Parts: sequence; structure tokens; C-alpha cells
Amino acid sequence: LAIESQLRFALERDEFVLHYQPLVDMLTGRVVGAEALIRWQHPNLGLIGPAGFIQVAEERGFIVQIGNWVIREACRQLAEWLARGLPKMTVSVNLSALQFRQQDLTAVIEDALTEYGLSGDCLDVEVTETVVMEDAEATLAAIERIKAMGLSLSIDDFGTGYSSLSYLKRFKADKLKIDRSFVRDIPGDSDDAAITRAIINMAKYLNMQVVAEGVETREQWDFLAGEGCDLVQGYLVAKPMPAAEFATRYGETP
Ligand code: G
Ligand code: G
Ligand code: MN
Ligand code: NA
Repeated sequence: LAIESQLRFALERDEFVLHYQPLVDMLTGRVVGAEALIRWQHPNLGLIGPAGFIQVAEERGFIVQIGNWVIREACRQLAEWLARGLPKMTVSVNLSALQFRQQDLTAVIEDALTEYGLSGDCLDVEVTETVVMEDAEATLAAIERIKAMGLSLSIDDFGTGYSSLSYLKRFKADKLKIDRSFVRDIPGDSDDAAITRAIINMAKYLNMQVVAEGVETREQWDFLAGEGCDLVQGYLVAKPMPAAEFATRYGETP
């Protein structure tokens, strides 16, 4: 497959780029974080989203190298933003299961933080429930080391994975990100409204922050605010965007 052989060289050809989507605090309206989302700037096909290549990268094992690049690039970008006076925020990176099986994941993170003069609390790692469950012991051990470095941990796509709630007791995530499939039809759909409300309450009782993903409408925002949701991510605030646009948008506070 053409895409596979081209993916092999995409890193050395410097064809990957990160876009950033803001996370906003519902109470203050301030941007407190940015999720880094990878894209592949393909020489002929244009900009390809993660759906077009992440799975292949995982199957081929390229995801470890690519993921290491994502960690370094996110750190580099945040350091640049902070140097330019953007407000202090965390950058979230998505990690695949294979990255937790690589021996030196914590070293990669540590090196990136050191190189760009960042503390651990500048970085947040997002993992899905499925990643946690896939190789629970190894993943939990890696997660504990990562948390010991001061990073925060988010459970991504919460509620959609093949999982058991008991893992929530074993490693304390800092944030739960409610999958956008639950958010899409609130407040009108009473089942989704109930599920969303239940996740928010559970997160609160477990001392986790809760992030609603895929918020597109004012009605969704109002419902979530009323239920005590902490953070919001979605097109209502902004779509993922190139770093330069992010800096322009959130850099100069008038
Ligand atoms: O940006 P977009 O909505 O197309 O992202 C789709 C999915 O791709 C997201 O669910 C996200 O978890 C995944 N993704 C985005 N960037 C990365 C990345 O750097 N590494 C991994 N492993 N997954 C990513
Ligand atoms: O799985 P993960 O949550 O990491 O992926 C986030 C994905 O969701 C990104 O691909 C991003 O483009 C997409 N996304 C972010 N906000 C919205 C939204 O408000 N609506 C929809 N439909 N997709 C969104
Ligand atoms: Mn994510
Ligand atoms: Na998600």
C-alpha cells in the first residue's frame, strides 16, 4: 500500500504537523489548555487527519517514533508560546497503547521537558480506556511513573471503550473527557442527558475534573454548565487549528 511506504518516511521528511484545540474553563471562560492533534501534510494528498494513518502507524509500529515526535513537538511549541507571553496552559498529547510498552517513554518525556525548560505540570497525557485495559499492569506502571513526574492524566473518549470502572480506583486520572457521542444530542436526548450528568457527578465524587468534548451549541454549553462540568472543548469554542493561528487567537489579550 502506497500510504504505508510513504508513512515510513513521513517523519524524516518532516511531514507531520500538530494542530491545537483549546480547552476552556467553563467558569472563567479562559483557555487553560490545548489538545495537540496530529495531521500529516502529505506531498500529493494534502492534509490527512489521524483517521487516515494512525491505525496503520500502530499496526506497523511507527506510532512509537511518531508519538515521541508528538511529545517533543508539543513541548517545543508550548515553550515557544510561553516565551511569547501566552497564558500558562497545559498541552495534552494522545498516547497509543504501544507507547506504554516502549521502555523509555518516561525518558522521552523527561528529555523533552528538560530540553524545553518545562515542568511536568505543563503536559497532560490522554489515554483511552481501551489503552488502559489492553495491558493493564504495564500501562498502570508507566502511568504511575508519568504521574510522579508531575504530568496530569486524562481519560479520553470516556464511556465508549471496553472497560471496567474498577480501573478508576487503581490509577487516579486527573480528568475525564466525556466522549462527544454523549454530548451531541444533549440536552434534548434524555438518555444522553442522564449519562452526561452521571459522568459529571461520578467525576466530582472521585475528585476528577470533567471535560465535555464536541460541544458545538450554546444549549449544550448551558446544560453542561448547569450540571457543573469543569471544562469544555469543541467547535463552539474553536476547531483544532495550526499553532500560529492559536497564538494569534489566544496570545494578545486586548
Ligand atoms: O483531530 P481529529 O478529530 O481528527 O482526531 C481524531 C483522533 O485521532 C482523536 O481521537 C485522537 O485521539 C487521535 N489522535 C490525534 N492526534 C494523535 C496523536 O498524536 N497520537 C495518537 N496516538 N492519536 C492521535
Ligand atoms: O478522540 P479525541 O477526543 O482525541 O479526538 C478529538 C477529535 O474530535 C478531533 O479530531 C477533533 O477534530 C474532533 N472534535 C473536536 N471538537 C469537535 C466538535 O465540536 N464536534 C465534532 N464533531 N468534532 C470535534
Ligand atoms: Mn484526545
Ligand atoms: Na475524545
